[in-house]
Amino acid sequence: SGKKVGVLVMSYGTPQSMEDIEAYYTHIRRGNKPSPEQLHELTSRYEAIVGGVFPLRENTDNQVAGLQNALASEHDDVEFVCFQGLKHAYPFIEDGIEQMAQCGITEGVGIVLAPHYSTMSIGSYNKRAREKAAEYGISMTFVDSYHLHPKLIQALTERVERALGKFGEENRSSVRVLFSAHSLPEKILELGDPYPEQLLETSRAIADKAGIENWQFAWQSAGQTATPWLGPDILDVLRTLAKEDVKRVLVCPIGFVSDHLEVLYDLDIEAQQLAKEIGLHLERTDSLNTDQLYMQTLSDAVWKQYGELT
Ligand code: FEC
Repeated sequence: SGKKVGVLVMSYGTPQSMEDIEAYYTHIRRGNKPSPEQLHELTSRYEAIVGGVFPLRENTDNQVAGLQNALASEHDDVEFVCFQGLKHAYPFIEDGIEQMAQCGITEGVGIVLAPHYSTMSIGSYNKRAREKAAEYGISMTFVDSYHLHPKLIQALTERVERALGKFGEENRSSVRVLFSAHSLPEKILELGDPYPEQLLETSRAIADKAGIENWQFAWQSAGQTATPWLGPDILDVLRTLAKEDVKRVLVCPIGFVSDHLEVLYDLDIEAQQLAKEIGLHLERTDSLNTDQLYMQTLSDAVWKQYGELT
């Protein structure tokens, strides 16, 4: 095979152990330690989720391996070598770049395991990677988003179709589909951030492909800070729908690509509990995890972006 190209695969990151939650939370809060109450609250959310305490770690490991396989099977002319770089946990984004440098890599592509661009999400991952790569003289290019890739839309549409089946064929048209993503502070709007529009574009593409008219978009997992976050929040939307006599709701968290706290707790425990209280039948689409169509989406996006380097 030909030349070696590094691929920095970036993801949010999760604690390595119960003892590590405080350091993780402090990193998310840009160096501000959480109060004992806040730490206790987050710890109990991790304890409550099914599928292991920190499922995001294994899921990210598997996705990185899946992308490595997809790239290797699709390209003989270039040897792509994947490195992991996490935003808030070890191995940090900077560690991934350092490992690339240690392997003698001089060219790289960066991609985040989240499909939609925001300055506060993808933008900040890419900025950190770009700065570290510059220190090592690695020339890098970055994928900004892949929210309309046909294979991603197909994978998500298949999941929506499958989950709709859980309500019974006769009820399909009465199901309200809620596409959701992580909320961000409203101030992103002032900067013309593409995040909300990209999320609507993904939602529309899935709805069109599945022939769904009965859908809307909702935000989830907003932080508890003094500044306003993008709304409406999914819990408020569920309350409104129950008042409007909607009985069946399917949530499709398009902003997330694997099973982790924001899906397994915020949707499967918190939203599910509310739904039960207010008489809604709530289902959720399965996460992408290592779905082959998703792995191919990532591989295609990396290949296309690599073209920018050469
Ligand atoms: O399973 C896990 O261990 C981690 C799950 C997890 C994912 C995730 C994804 C996103 N976040 C985004 C933005 C913010 C902003 C703040 C913020 C705070 C938290 C906290 C936890 C947490 N996030 Fe997260 N996020 C995950 C977990 N996130 C835990 C801290 C406690 C809490 O607020 O619940 C607010 C920071 C601040 O205080 O200043 C902003 C965005 C994504 C989706 C894109 C991506 O994956 O990068 C955006 C997964």
